[in-house]
Amino acid sequence: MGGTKEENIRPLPLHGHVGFDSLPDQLVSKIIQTGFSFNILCIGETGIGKSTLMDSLFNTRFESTPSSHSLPKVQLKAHTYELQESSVKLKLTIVETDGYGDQVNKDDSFQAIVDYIDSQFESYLQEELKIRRNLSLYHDTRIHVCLYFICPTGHGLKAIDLVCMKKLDKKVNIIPIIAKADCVSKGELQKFKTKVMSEIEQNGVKLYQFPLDDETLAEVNRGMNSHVPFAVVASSDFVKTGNKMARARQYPWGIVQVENESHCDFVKLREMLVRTNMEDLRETTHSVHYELYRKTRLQQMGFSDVDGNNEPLSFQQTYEQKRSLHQAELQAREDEMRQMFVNRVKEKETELKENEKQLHAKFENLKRKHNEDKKRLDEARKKHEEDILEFQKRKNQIQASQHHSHSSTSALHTLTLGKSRKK
Ligand SMILES: Nc1nc2c(ncn2[C@@H]2O[C@H](COP(=O)(O)OP(=O)(O)OP(=O)(O)O)[C@@H](O)[C@H]2O)c(=O)[nH]1
Ligand SMILES: [Mg+2]
Repeated sequence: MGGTKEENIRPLPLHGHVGFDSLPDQLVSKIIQTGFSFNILCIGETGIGKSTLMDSLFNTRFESTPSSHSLPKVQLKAHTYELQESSVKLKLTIVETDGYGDQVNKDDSFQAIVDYIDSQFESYLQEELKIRRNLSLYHDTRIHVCLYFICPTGHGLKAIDLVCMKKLDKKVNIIPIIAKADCVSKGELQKFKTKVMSEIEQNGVKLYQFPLDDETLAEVNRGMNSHVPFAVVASSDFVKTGNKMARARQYPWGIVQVENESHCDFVKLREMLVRTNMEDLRETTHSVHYELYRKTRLQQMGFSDVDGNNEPLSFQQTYEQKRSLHQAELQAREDEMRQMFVNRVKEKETELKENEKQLHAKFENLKRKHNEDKKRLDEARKKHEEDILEFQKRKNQIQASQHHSHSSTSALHTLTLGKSRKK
């Protein structure tokens, strides 16, 4: 927050010893109590010597199982150890790739690594965002350095090396190393180093630079920067040289000593990684790589330091803005849904009414038809009844006339069928 305003602070002399000059010591003893964590990621093809180099660097034997060449996908295996040297405790996590470079299609070999690094950042961010955070006890698993193992027996870097380093260079401190440097001759090694560095430069891969801001270290670090990539030899065997045992590899023609600076750059790597710049690696991870991750993630979540008019905006304001925006959106959606419902009901109602009308019309039609039929039938019945009556009448007449013809023949003349018939 400061820095923008010119502060008016007056220097004052002290009269005698006060004691706050012990602050740095207090800091040191506090940090020693909590201990340090350091996390190394080793990327390199199966069998390139990752586990052996780790054993050589920390002069111990970590657990490791060689991987097969038949994994369908690149995986990462992490192991955490508690190491102690004099009073300093180090929680060391070693992450190694498993099956790197063993697949026929290596297009997404880097993905598992990127995901791993991001997920360590994410869990740190989640811890930071908690209301009850516990960063002092939190086991920080963010990767502080990535050792990229280059195979020495080629003409330079492979496509997978460049692609992977390019994907990682904004997420982690990359230090490239040439593994199994005893496999190539001295002259070849120098040429190989130059080739590798020019390829890295051409492809715009950003490597970790040993810092030059500390005057006491600037000169050493500058020299070391020009030694990258370190060509290392590692071994789990000890060979007697002179009167002591030293880590070395024995060949029919001689012995390669791991810690002999004229044999390889192992000592330089250990010096830089463990003895001089471990704190800078931790610091850079937090203030550069994690910071970038955090910034991107918070922006993704919609947070910003300034509003639309470039005015400073607090976390709280952003939150409230987001909240009211969200609520307005919710309200709008609810209104829309209600309107839709009303419309649907209306539609259904008119549809039902229309149906009812049609039914009514049909019913009327049927009723009319029924009445007409009834009328017709009534008429037919009436006519029929009349016919029956007429028939009866005539039958009676005929019977009567037959009766008469038996008794008197004159009656025949007075009866004629046609005349007596009524309309
Ligand atoms: N020539 C030579 N061989 C080495 C060197 N470092 C390790 N080796 C040998 O390489 C083989 C594999 O070494 P590891 O350390 O298991 O390799 P890794 O990369 O951990 O292998 P995975 O974990 O299976 O991927 C072993 O036989 C080691 O002795 C080295 O600097 N030079
Ligand atoms: Mg291994």
